[in-house]
Amino acid sequence: MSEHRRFKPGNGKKVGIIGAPLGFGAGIIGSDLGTSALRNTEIRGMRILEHLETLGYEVNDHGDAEISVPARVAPENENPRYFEEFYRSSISISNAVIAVLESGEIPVILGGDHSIAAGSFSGISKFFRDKDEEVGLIWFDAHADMNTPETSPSGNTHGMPLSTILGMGDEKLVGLGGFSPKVKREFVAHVGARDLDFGEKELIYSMGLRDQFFTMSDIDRFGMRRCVEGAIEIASRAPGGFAVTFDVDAIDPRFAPGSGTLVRGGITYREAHLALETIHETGQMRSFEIVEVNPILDEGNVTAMLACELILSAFGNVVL
Ligand SMILES: [Mn+2]
Repeated sequence: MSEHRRFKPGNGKKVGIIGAPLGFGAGIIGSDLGTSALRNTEIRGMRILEHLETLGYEVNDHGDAEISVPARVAPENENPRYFEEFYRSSISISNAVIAVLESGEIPVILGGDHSIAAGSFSGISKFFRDKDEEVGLIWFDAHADMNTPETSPSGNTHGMPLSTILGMGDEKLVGLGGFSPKVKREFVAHVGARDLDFGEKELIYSMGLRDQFFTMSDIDRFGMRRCVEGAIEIASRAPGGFAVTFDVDAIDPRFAPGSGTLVRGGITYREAHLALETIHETGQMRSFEIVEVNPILDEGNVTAMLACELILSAFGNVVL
């Protein structure tokens, strides 16, 4: 590989940054602030936009999708919580992602809590579907995010986006964009799970998805390299490449303390980079999303910094 290609992996390709500062899908405040932390955090004196330019990409920041922030407190039994505001915001996020894809740019979506994935992936899926292509999905997370309003103990929408994308849950939400499911179940891979609700486990087995989940226990046994290769193989069954959504709670709390639903026993700092470096090497990644950075809970901004570094690994940054 020539030096130019190694250090300028972007090679003139276009990237479009979109913020999705929606934090009310989580049970705790603060992930809405993740968007501005990700956009403005400096690593070695540069923000994410300049770093991506340094990698050889042409980068546009499209600002934030319009979020309908609830001006009320949800009643105790509302499930999904803040549904109307969430639904409106999801449409807006979906449209923002479609606009970026229509400009020929690879979306970099800055969350926000993980509920934004219902809208963002709806947009990605719709854009490629309209071109007769179909994309897969790789989901990094400590949790399955596969609750439905029926199984969710909390009603928080950030615990439901993967089931929504797969066509289960609230009818209106599932039908966003006019079609469902947003992805064929055989094209979805999940990496990093270690904390699942009973209803989610049942759903995973009943849908035949067990072998598409690379849990922490699988990563212990086979190593991150083999697990991420397995995930890539599954998501690459889709003819149009795949989208990646990365919940920072997939990472062990030692390295990423700034997130709302921490679970011990997660992937290490280096495993997270390895996974995304491996994904970049495929050349098949069609969009990248990072979610659940919560600056209120962070310690010295380390989680936002790590999240920015992970974006760079996903876009081809290498150590040497
Ligand atoms: Mn998640």
